[in-house]
Amino acid sequence: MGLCVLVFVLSLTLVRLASGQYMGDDPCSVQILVPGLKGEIGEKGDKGVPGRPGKLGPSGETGPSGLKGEKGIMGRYGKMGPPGFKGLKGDMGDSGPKGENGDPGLPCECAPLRKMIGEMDNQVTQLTNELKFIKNALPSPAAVAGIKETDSKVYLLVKEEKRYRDAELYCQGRGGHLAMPKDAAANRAIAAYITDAGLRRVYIGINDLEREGQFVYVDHTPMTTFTKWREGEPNNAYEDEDCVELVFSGEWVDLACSSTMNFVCEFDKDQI
Ligand SMILES: [Ca+2]
Ligand SMILES: [Ca+2]
Repeated sequence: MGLCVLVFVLSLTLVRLASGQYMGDDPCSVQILVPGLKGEIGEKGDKGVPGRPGKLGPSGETGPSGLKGEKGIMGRYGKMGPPGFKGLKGDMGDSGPKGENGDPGLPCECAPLRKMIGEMDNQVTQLTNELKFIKNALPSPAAVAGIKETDSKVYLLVKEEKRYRDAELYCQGRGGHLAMPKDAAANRAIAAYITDAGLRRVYIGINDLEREGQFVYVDHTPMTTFTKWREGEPNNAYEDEDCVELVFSGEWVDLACSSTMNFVCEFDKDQI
């Protein structure tokens, strides 16, 4: 309440002062105030402190193109770029300098080498001929059981049952004859050959076709001292046994030439 009274009194006093028409304590006296003459110009005051900066003005229009400025300084290097494509192959370089001479070689032992080469040539020739023979002698691989050889002969077991003359013709057609065992070693080789093949008997190249009881080899050469007759053979049974078979034990038996059986051909290695 006290604050409200104070404000009211202050407000009344201000109204009186602002009107300019009431001065003094006497409310009944009227005093009119007239402005005086203009005074002389006073001395120039001191320079005021700088005012605050004004607001930023609008952007000006673009002026006419001027002369090109000078080139600036080079900027910093950028990051390394990706690798480029592989370039073309360059030209071949110049030849290098000639190397030093090597150490002298060992003296050539030509004579033994020539001899060795000559022996190899002979072996190649021999193998070539044997290969020709094998190709020629084995028209039907299923019909033969491989070959067997000794130092001087090549034996060929033919698993085809033929009569004696046809068997010999077969062997002659390939450059040989029916096998003619002329010693114990050859006879054992043929016996082992047929045993290994699972056979029990084969024709061999011995007969007494020309003269009964006078056995000769199929190439008409006379018999040697070697024979391997089974006990009781040859017996010329029925007076009709002029050909010879070799059984698995290696023994010989005379029998009829019209019998058909497997046979063994032989070939001279010298003629292959
Ligand atoms: Ca006989
Ligand atoms: Ca007999």
